[in-house]
Amino acid sequence: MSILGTRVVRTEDPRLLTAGGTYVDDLRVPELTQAARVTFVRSPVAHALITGIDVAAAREAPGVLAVLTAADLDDLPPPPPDDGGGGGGGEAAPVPLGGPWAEPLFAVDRVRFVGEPVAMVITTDRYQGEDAAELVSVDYEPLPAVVGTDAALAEESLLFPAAGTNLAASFGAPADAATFDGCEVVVERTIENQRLAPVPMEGRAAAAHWADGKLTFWVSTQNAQITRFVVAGTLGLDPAAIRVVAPDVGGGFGAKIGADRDAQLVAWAAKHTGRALRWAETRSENMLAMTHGRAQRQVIKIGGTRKGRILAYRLEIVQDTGAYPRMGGFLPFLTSLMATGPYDIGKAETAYRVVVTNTAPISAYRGAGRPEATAAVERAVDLFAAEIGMDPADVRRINLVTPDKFPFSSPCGAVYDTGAYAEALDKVLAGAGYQELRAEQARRRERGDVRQLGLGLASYVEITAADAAGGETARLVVHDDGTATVYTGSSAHGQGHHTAWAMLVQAELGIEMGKVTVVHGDTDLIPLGVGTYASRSLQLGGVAVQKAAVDVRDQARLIAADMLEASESDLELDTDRGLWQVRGDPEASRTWAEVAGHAGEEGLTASVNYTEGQPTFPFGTHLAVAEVDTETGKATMLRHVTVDDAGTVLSPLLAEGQRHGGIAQGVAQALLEEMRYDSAGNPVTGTLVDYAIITAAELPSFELLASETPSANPLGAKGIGEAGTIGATPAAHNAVIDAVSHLGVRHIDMPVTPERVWTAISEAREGR
Ligand code: SMO
Repeated sequence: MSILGTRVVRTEDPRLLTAGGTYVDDLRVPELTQAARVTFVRSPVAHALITGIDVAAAREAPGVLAVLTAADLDDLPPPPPDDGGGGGGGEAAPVPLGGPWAEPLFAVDRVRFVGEPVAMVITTDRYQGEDAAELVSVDYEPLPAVVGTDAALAEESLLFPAAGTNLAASFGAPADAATFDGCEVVVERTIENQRLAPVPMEGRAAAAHWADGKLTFWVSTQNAQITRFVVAGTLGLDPAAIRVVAPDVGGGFGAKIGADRDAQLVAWAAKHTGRALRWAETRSENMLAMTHGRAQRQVIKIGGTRKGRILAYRLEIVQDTGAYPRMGGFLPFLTSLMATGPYDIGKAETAYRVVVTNTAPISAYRGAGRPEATAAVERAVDLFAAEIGMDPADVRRINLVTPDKFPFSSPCGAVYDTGAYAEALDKVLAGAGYQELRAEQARRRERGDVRQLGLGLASYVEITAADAAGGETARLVVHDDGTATVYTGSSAHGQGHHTAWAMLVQAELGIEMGKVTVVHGDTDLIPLGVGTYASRSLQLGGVAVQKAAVDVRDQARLIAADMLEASESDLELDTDRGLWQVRGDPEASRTWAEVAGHAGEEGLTASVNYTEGQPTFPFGTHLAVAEVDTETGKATMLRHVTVDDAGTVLSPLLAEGQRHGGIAQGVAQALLEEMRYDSAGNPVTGTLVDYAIITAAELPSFELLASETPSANPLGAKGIGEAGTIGATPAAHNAVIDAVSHLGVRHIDMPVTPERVWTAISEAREGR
C-alpha cells in the first residue's frame, strides 16, 4: 500500500522542536569561529536629508573594528539603469526598480523610513555594537513625511524628487459608466486592507565569509539559489564565486524571499573588510525594517439583480508599497488577476496605482496579493447580500462558477483549472449546521441579547505556483548501503519538506522514509533551484522528486534484470519491501543496496528540472462563527469550519498543519493585527506589546472538512500553504460584522478591534 495519503508524522520535528535546529545564528562552522558582529545604525526619522555622518567617536569605542557607511560602497558595480520598470510580468504594470527609484544598500543622502540602514558598526562582541552604534552621529534635515495613500497621492512631499512623482506604477482602465448598466442594485464602498508585519519566529539573520575569491553566505532565506544571483548582481561577482547556504529557517511567510539590503550589506562588508561577519536582528529591528505585507486601500463596487445575480464588479486599488517599490508593486497585479474570485461575473474591471510612502517597504506576505482579492470580493458579496436582503450563502451559491465551466476563463485573465465551488460551500454549510446557527442568531436578536451571534462566509479561489514556468529541481541518489539522498531546489522553512519528499521516495521506490535524507538550501550542492513561495513546493518541487524517483526506478530495473539474468519485463519492484524480484520466482530478488552497488561509475542517480508545470487554483469555503459583546465590542471566535481543496493530498498531516497555521494567521488579520505609523512616520506598533499576534487562546478548534479535486499535474496537487489565510480573513471579518448587522452596521474596517466594533454600534444607533 502506498504511503501517500496516510497520516505520517513529521520526521523533522524531534530535531526542530528540541534543541536540534541550526539557524544562522546557531552556526558553529570553522569559517565563522572568528566572526565579528554587525550592528546597524538605522534611521530614527521617516523622511530626511542626510547632511552629515560623523563616525569618529564610534571608531574609537571599545571593540570596534570598523564603521561603514555609504561612502565606503566604492567597490560595487554601477547601480541598475532606469529600465522603465523591471518588476512584475505578464499583464502587470511595470514597477520601476532602477533609475531614480533605485534602492541603495546604505541610505545615501536621504532616508525614507524609520529603520532604514544608514551605517554599520562591526565589533568583536555583540554588546559593543549596541553601544558603538549610539556614537554614530548623523545629521538629519527633516522633510515632511508621506504616510498613507492619500498623502502619497497628494504629492505635497516627494520621496524621489528625480522621479517627480510618488506614483510608481499604474494599471487599468478608467471606470466605464456602462459597466453597471442593467444592475438593479449597486453598492460601493472604500475599505482598507491594513498593513501587517510578518513576525517570523526567527528574525532576519546572515553570516558571511570571504576567502580566496569566494564568498560563503549563510542567510535566513526562502531561496538560496535566487539569493546567489541577487548577491552576485549587487557585488559584481560571478555567481560561481558565491556559495549561499540556508540552514534551518524559522519562518518566512514571503518576507524572506531572496535577501534584502540589510543581509546583502553583511555579504558586502565581509568582502570589503576581509572579516567573517555575523548579524542577527533584534525583534524591534524586525518589526521596523523587515518588509511588511498587504497595505491596500480598495474601492469595491458590485452590482446585480434583486434576485441575487451579480452582474458587474469593479475593484480599484491603491497599493502602499512603502519607501521603495520592491515586490509590493507587483502585489496588486495578483489581486487584480483574482479579483472576481470563485464567481461567474459577466463584467469586471480592475485598476490599480502603486504609491511610495515613508514606511517600511511592502513585499509578499502569506498569500501575497490574493488574500487582498478575496477580502475585497467577499466583503462586496456580503454588502450586496445585505442590500437585497438575501442570505449571503444563497447569494454565493447563485453566483459560484459551476463545475461544467472548467477550465474557467475569468474576466480578469486567469484560467481556473479545476473546481467544485458550490460543493465546497454546501459541505461547509452542512458540516456547520448553518440553518440551526441562523436560527440561534435569530433567537438572540429577538431577545436582544448582549452577546450576539455572527456568521461569516468566505468562498475563495486562489492561484498557486503562478510562476510555474520557473520550474523546480530535484536530484536523487540511491547509495550502495540502500539509503537515498534527495537534493531539492525547494526550501524548507517549517513546512515539512523532509517528510513529504521522503514519502514520495518511499512511495515510488519502497526505500523506507527513515533511510531518505533530504538536502536543501546549499548552492554548492544544488546550484539550480527556485525555492519556496507562492505555495509552489509540492506541485513543482514534489513532482520533480517523483520524476527523479521514476527515472531511478527505470535505471534500477535494467541493472536488476542484468544481475538476476532475467528479462526487464519480468522484473517487478515490491515497494512494500523495497525489493526487486523476478515475477513468479520469489527467491530471485535484489535489494536497493545491491542494485546501487552494481550501478556504473555515476552511481544510481537522476536529476530533474521540472518546468512543465502550470499554475493551479485551490479553492474552498470558510465559515466563521463569532460572538460579539455589544456592550464592549469584543468579538470571540466560536467556530471555524472549512473546506480547503488543494487537489490530491499527499500528506494529510502536513496539509492540516498548513490549514491550521493559515487560518490562525488569517483570523489574526481580521481581529487583531495592524502595523501602524503616526502622521510623522513613526511606527507606533513596533513591539509585540503593541502589535497583537494571535495565539491559540483567541481561537477555537478548527473544523476541517475534506475535499480533493485533483489538478492536472502528475501528483494532482495544488498548493496549500496560503489557502487557509486567504479564506479565514474575510470569513472572520464578515462574521463580526454580521453579528451587529441587525443594529445597522454594514462595514467595519479590519482589524475589527473592540474599539472599532463599539464605535460602529454607537454610530449606527445614533443613525450615523
Ligand atoms: S507570500 Mo509567499 O512566501 O509567496
